[in-house]
Amino acid sequence: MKRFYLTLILLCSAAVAPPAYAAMGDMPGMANMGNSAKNMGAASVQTAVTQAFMAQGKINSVNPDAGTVNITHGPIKALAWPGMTMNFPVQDKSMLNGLKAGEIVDFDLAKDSTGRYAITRITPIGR
Ligand SMILES: [Cu+2]
Repeated sequence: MKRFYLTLILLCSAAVAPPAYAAMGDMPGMANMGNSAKNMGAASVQTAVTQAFMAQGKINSVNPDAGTVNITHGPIKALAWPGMTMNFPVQDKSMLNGLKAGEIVDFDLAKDSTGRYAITRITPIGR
């Protein structure tokens, strides 16, 4: 009886062992994939961060219906933009709440899905 169980155990471990070794053999590869996925994740986060451009300007008008704010902004070197007056769409119309014409603002721009530069953050300075 003991011998039978021992044989069973040996058979079982023999049956289990190859996949276990195979799995262990895969582990380093998977670990590398995990690392590169992590690195890719970090890179895409960094890209997202570098794709946000900081700027400052003065609000000329706030247009909640259009979801835009008209700003005379200073040069944005990272985009090679000179200073100009233009309408910016905002990522979320609620961002326009409380903004007033004449306020100096600090804002971030990022390209939206349609390729326009939209305001992703806007903060009045010195409030
Ligand atoms: Cu502009």
